Amino acid sequence: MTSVNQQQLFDQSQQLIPGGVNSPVRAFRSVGGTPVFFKKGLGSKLWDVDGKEYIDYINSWGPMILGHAHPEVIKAVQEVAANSLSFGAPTGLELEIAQLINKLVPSMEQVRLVSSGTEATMSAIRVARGFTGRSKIVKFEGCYHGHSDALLVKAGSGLLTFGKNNQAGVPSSAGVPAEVAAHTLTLEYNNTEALKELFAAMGDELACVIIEPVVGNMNLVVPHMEFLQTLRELCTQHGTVLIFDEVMTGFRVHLGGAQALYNIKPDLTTLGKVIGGGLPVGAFGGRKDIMQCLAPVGAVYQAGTLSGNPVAVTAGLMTLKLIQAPDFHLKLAAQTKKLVDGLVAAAKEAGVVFTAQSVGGMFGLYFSEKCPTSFDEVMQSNKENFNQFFHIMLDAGIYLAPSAFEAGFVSAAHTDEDIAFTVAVAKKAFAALASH
Ligand code: KE4
Repeated sequence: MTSVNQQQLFDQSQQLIPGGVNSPVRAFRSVGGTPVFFKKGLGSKLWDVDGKEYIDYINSWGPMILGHAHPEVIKAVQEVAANSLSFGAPTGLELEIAQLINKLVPSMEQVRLVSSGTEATMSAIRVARGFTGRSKIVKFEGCYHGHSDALLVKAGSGLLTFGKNNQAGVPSSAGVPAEVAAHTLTLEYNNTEALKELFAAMGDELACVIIEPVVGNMNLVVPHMEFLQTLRELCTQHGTVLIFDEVMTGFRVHLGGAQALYNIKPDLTTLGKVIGGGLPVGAFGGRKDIMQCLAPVGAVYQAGTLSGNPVAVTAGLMTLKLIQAPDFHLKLAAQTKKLVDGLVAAAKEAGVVFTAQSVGGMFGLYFSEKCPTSFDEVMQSNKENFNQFFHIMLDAGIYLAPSAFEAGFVSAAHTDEDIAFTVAVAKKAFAALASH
């Protein structure tokens, strides 16, 4: 139940900030109700402005993999901040994080830092276009890569599934010119036949394909291995740049990202979230021959006032150092699986149609018989049941993503007690759903 205090905060915020939020998903429009205003986080917990405690399964949409306010991260940030917050000039810290990224993600032979995932994917696409001299790009329905114009595009009338003709993309947002969207083609995720058909028709016209190697933006959807392998082969065959958007999966599903988990080497990778440990850092990088096209060496312009910011990079560096602890990802994956297994068992006991899955430290919850493998299947899940479940859990102090179409996240700070409490609350939530 929203307190008067938080309702007032939200009402006042909406006067000065569109929708009262600085990013749309935070407005609870998908689940209904009033967003919670937070003031503190520590470990796996959050406290709202009224002092109510929550177990946090959003982790700021991925960055807080160590949990909130990790003492070593906070200390490192406090110390570096005392030396000025920004120089706009090279620092040794940027070399240090570039070396660490290259060590953890060897396909990133060269890397450029930016300040968000959006900047990372926007820049990666531009350098792929500059390198190939081609304009067309390919994305997949249900994948989100940030809000640059070329990526706010959905399939035209004839979605490129097997047997349908090739349709250029149409804008999925107002303010994106049709001429821009026309260069973006959209395919169905996990549809290998559609991939083959597109490349047969126009492979040599494609600058790049950008994909979430594990999707976290239409809820969690895992790739079919044949689909990813075919994509890699076709890109190689046609000189198309394969971009793995690992903004969410990077350092989250495996220390080396999804590319290490599935042993598939992209030409470029984009990173964000965990790489900044909660401060604004994004990155893109990969094959040196492609990255050498970037200014000041090459003809592809890309820049940023706060790119490589010393304070943000320090938070990222400390985070990347701490997640290299022995068995860090093994333990994180095990804890996340314990959560989803507990929820599946609780729903089964209540007789509610529900399933769930996890990949490393991210998970998907679905009010449907089976885990979806495509956007169409995701859209068939019971959104109303999710929204009801979300609010029962929220009232009990469990903070899940406020949308049936988002993945959830576990941190290294989530204890067995947190998981047990979450499952116990879910049992009551499923029982309430079953009684309707
Ligand atoms: P940002 O510009 O939000 O840092 O990153 C964009 C982005 C790029 N690629 C992937 C795979 C992403 O998941 C994201 C951002 N993810 C969303 C969560 N669905 C961020 C939350 C939000 O938009 O507020």
